[in-house]
Amino acid sequence: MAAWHTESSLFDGTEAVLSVTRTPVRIRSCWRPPTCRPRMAASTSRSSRDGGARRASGRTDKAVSLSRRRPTAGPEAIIQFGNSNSPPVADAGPGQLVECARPSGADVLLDGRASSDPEGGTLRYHWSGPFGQIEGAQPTVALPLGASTVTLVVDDGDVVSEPDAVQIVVRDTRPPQLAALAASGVLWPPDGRLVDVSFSVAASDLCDPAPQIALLEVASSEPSGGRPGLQFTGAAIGIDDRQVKLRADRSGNGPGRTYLVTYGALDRSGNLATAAAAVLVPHDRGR
Ligand SMILES: [Ca+2]
Ligand SMILES: [Ca+2]
Repeated sequence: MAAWHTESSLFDGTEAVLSVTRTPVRIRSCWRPPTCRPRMAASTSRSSRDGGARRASGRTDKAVSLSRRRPTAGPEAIIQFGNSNSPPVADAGPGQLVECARPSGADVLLDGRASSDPEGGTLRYHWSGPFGQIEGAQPTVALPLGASTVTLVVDDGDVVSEPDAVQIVVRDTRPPQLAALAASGVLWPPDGRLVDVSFSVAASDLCDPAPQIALLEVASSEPSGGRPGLQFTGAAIGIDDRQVKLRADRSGNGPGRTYLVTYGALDRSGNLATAAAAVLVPHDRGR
């Protein structure tokens, strides 16, 4: 039903005139439809054409001024005056990509300040999402790793808006911190025996409380050869193996041999960090 923004106190009588029209339009107030059924169409379209009030979706967005002047000519319009409060419009803000800050996710600032009310009413903001419910134009909420849908409705104290939803993604793009260290950093004497070397490996990640650790590679700075047998053994590549046998040997005419034992730490978002622990077999005792 059409509703016009106006001052209903003017309608204590039976007639008034829309002053925004060049052709006066006589109107009668009608408070209780359908006993007093409006006849809007002809007169309002004429009003628009004559340069004034517009009707949009059953209501005007421009105030119509009225006078008590008796009409002299023009069509008659009967306008219903009722509750002219239009619902506010919720705007939950743009989508967001937020970096994960802790295993439970991240704090995210929501922003509903783009919400509006046609009458300029004071808005109240009601958010809902994985965090539950919270009030306020710009609340900070905790969201988990991954995509979350957050919904905002606003009210002007009388009418509630349609909901508006926004998707917020908390992502983890940072690799873990990783450190690897050999318990025995130097093998001496270079007598060709296989020495059990253990490694301490420490991994931490802002978002993943337990990154996966794995032995990725054991490499020697010298080519195989020299003494018979492998330079190292007992290395289970691809699992969390912290015990490797390294041969205490080096080339007689080289600078010494360095083993690099490389570990990886993988967080649950697929970010990989690597760290290598060095074990040296010096050429001679002086090195
Ligand atoms: Ca309103
Ligand atoms: Ca991470």
